[in-house]
Amino acid sequence: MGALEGKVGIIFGVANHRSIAWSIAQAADAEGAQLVLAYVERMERFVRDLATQLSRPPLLIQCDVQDDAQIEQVYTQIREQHPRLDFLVHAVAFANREDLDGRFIDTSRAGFLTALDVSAYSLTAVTRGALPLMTDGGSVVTLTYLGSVRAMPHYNVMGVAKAALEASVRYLAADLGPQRVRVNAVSAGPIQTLSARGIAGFSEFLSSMSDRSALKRNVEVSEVAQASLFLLGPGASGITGQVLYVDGGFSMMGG
Ligand code: NAD
Ligand code: IMJ
Repeated sequence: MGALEGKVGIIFGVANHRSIAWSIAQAADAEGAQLVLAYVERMERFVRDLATQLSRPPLLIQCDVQDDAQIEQVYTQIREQHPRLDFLVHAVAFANREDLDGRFIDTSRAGFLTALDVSAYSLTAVTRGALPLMTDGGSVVTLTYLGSVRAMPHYNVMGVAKAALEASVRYLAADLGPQRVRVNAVSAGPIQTLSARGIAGFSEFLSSMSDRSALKRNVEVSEVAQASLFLLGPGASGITGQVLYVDGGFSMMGG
């Protein structure tokens, strides 16, 4: 029997076949979970196509996490098909392009608010919506990056957003613990997804990371998915409010 047999979960953030969210969806599907995929309108074509690869047809729902009405609509639709929700994956991030290319000091107020809204506040918003459906406890996992605690080149305002996201994980975990809802983050090493493409010098960055990591390689998206699955599943029943690094041992290395 799979670790998520009979469980229902929602995954935010599938854009295409490279998405970390898609790798988590495939792994959760393989463990027996029934899935709901929430995606942005622009990616509908890719998501519909990917959905056919899952062993149980997922419920597909459009959702821009900046829009409270769309978030509410997600849970209205889930309630029509499922009596309960057991887990939630948040794999959503966005900052304006110019805020990742330029100097951090030039971040505009609007750019700062956009990055924090989409990449950090949305975790609280989507978790709040899911809570009434998590009647038998639940597990929430979000994706973060080392740029939250170190000043990484180009990551800029996204680093500030990830710091807020990780703090949100701790406050949500404290808040929801009494309801047996756990909240954790996976801090993934760099992976070539849509969100990493076009970042100046990303390929060089990838190879310098692997040289300096303990394992001397970059992580595979499937490794991030397996760690996420662990946090979602019964094996992590005693873990909440944590950030689990899946980075090939990059962040812990000294000189
Ligand atoms: P991705 O581009 O496949 O996923 C990002 C997702 O965010 C996309 O599906 C996109 O549609 C969604 N999104 C953006 N704005 C949205 C909005 N307003 N409403 C709803 N969804 C919105 O890239 P990914 O690398 O799989 O990113 C997933 C998560 O993993 C992100 O939180 C990212 O910060 C994190 N992460 C990525 C890496 C990496 O190197 N790729 C490393 C560590 C953490
Ligand atoms: C993103 C930007 C700069 C440096 C980066 C990244 N490094 C890594 C990423 C070193 C690993 C990928 N990452 C961890 C992200 O969270 C990406 C978020 C992101 C990416 C884009 C690109 C396209 C765009 N807006 C974005 N917003 C957020 O227009």
